[in-house]
Amino acid sequence: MAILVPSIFCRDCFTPATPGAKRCRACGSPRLLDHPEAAALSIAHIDCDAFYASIEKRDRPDLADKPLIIGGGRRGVVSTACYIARIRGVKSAMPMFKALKLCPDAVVLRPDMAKYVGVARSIRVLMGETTPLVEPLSIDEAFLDLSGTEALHREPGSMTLARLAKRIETELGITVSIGLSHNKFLAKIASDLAKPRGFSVIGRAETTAFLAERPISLIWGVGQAMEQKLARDGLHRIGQLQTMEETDLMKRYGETGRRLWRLSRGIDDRSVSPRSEAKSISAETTFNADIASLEELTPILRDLSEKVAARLKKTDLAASTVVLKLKTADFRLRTRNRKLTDPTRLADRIFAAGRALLKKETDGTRFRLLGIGCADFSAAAGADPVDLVDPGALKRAKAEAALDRLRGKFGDKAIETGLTFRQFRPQPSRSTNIKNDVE
Ligand code: TTP
Ligand code: MG
Repeated sequence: MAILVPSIFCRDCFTPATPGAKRCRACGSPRLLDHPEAAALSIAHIDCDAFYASIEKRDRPDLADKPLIIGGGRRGVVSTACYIARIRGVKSAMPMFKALKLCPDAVVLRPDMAKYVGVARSIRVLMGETTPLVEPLSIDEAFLDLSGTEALHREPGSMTLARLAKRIETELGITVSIGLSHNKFLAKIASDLAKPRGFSVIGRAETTAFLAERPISLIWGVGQAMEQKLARDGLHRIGQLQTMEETDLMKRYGETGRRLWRLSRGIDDRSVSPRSEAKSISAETTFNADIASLEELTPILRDLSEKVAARLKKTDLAASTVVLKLKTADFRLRTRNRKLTDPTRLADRIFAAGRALLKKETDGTRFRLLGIGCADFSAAAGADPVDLVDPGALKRAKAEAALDRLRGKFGDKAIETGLTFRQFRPQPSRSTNIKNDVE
């Protein structure tokens, strides 16, 4: 089917424009999408701008021009900061005291997760009306594949995406940034290039040159340790990888070497898959004051396990691995995994595995952060078979199912288990982050 609208257009009123134009001839907006390949590309990554902060500013117009930080208490961390606060150097995950030193006049609000999850759902609905191929990555971002939508919308995917951004803005009061390219790796990089309210395109023709100047840490899967290892070998820029042989990289770095070779050339054939939701679901908490004792950590772990299970139960998945995360008072990270005998969806099993791991770590070390997550997903149908060795497990599973039903009826806070409902639970003085991780 012929495409009726040209690929250069105004992102505000969608009027076609001529190549090289600086402003829209219809509305005068300078926000023109003008890229020779824009109409030929269909893999997009959409990420909301300063998500939690944007929602709070939407609901509190008096905060529009003020620096705003969303985060925890005195010893908590910054969840996010609005773009005004970011100019002053405030960043996600920064300790709150440091953020307030940089930006003492910032307004600080506690996260209102229920509200943010609601907005995220509404965004997903709008995305789903745009294309069936939506792969959510975290609360505020998703990959979209527009390759099948041209015939439906009778316009290039790029314009459909711009209309989606406009809809999210007008209907939900949130701005997003879009990256459009020929694969997921590049689309995700692109969405970050012109935040906020950006729309960046990385075409096939420019892929190699674009990547060459970028740092290797931009490559998916290259964490701090790998980055340091590569740096020790004299490798810093992606361009250096582009000149190397695949076999050489594989000899040096194994499977990672193969990925480095492919991604450095912009080769990524992962498809946008609405079925593969998150690769892990986790919840974590930073304490007001460091905690060393197992007795004090246990109810917090229970609370976090319930949050993770609640999240898991909203998907049709079960998890086979439980991951415990601890950060010591001197900021050392410890993660410990436990493979379960059967996949689970139950807080009780996640907690039990997490508790066993936690017990080994509580050796007097003081911790500032505790997190629990689950990974290694499979279909929910095979989860939690009756445990003949532990007859109490069935009883607890039934009790948990009954609690879930009540929570469904009366809301999450209606029921708390004995272990989480404790006086010393430092609820008001910690910040909890719930994450869906993909990579
Ligand atoms: P991000 O998309 O990483 O950040 P953002 O949307 O606030 O800002 P940007 O414009 O750069 O995309 O994360 C989405 C939300 O997740 C963010 O609003 C708050 C939450 N979050 C945390 O709670 N802790 C963190 O460390 C990060 C990175 C995010
Ligand atoms: Mg974001």
